[in-house]
Amino acid sequence: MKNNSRILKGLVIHGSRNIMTVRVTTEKGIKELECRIKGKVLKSSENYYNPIAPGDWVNIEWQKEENTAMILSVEDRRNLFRRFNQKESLSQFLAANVDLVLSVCTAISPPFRPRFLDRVLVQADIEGMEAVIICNKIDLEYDDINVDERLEDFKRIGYKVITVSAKTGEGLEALRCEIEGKTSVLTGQSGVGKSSIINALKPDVNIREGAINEKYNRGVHTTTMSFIVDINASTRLIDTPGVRLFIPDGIKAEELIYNMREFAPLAGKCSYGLSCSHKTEAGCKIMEAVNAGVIHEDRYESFLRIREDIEGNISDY
Ligand SMILES: Nc1nc2c(ncn2[C@@H]2O[C@H](COP(=O)(O)OP(=O)(O)OP(=O)(O)O)[C@@H](O)[C@H]2O)c(=O)[nH]1
Ligand SMILES: [Mg+2]
Ligand SMILES: [Zn+2]
Repeated sequence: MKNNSRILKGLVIHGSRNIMTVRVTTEKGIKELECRIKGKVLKSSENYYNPIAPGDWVNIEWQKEENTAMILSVEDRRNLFRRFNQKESLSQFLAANVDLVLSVCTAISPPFRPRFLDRVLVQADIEGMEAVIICNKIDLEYDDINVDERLEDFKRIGYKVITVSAKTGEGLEALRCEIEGKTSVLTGQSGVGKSSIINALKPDVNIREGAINEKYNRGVHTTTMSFIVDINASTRLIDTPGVRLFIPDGIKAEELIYNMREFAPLAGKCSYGLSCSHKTEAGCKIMEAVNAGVIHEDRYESFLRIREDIEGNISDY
């Protein structure tokens, strides 16, 4: 270590794979430093798309005179919100040390995709994080009857659903109460309004929002990396880039049953026990639960497709 360097602990705000912006407190106040990552840290996480995520606490070496900084190590994390990055065939960390996952959708523009919600809820469950569904753009009229029915079913199985409009401000107070004092990560398809929601909660941050591509009725991937926004001293939001496909990460296909809450109590109860494929077998408790309406058939479809994706037969959904 050089004489004029200092070791500081800081919070990762955003970054790409190799350069991260880290917030540190010095005697001159709060500073955001661009940091390279020490080779050893990179090496220890070769099997990941990115070794460090917003929300991580890191130790850095800061060369004040040269104004360079290097991340030396990452503090132990409470948890990590991640997904499987299919293109790179690696785990991708979206946010670290998260209290709450906000699974954001829209009823229209882009169209309602409840199976995307299912996937995010599975990931939250894998990480042991609380999750809430946010349905944005309720100022827009929609005629898809599926929307209310599916949102009701999410409530039935115990999820909180908050309907909001980042545009008119409707529902934002309920959302504010929900996130108060927590670090929450916003996840959802491109264009559902994740960045707009943050802008509505804290107008001075002014994050770039993107238009909806009219031809394809989907977002244009405006946010390109995760980053933290402080709503107040104790409340943080982590914006993430919208992804087209969310593949849960960190479990084996046969474990999925434990991460979908209305499925979990039935694990091992089928006639063929844990070896049941839940597709054709007689005495399958999962299929019985679907027929009895205890498991929504769309959630069952999600279950089958997520399981296939984890096995590597990416199906889209
Ligand atoms: N009508 C209406 N439009 C909204 C609302 N919230 C966001 N939008 C619009 O939806 C578009 C997409 O919003 P963004 O905030 O960029 O969406 P995003 O989820 O951050 O998208 P990515 O960064 O691409 O993942 C923008 O044109 C917003 O103005 C809303 O509540 N109502
Ligand atoms: Mg965005
Ligand atoms: Zn079964």
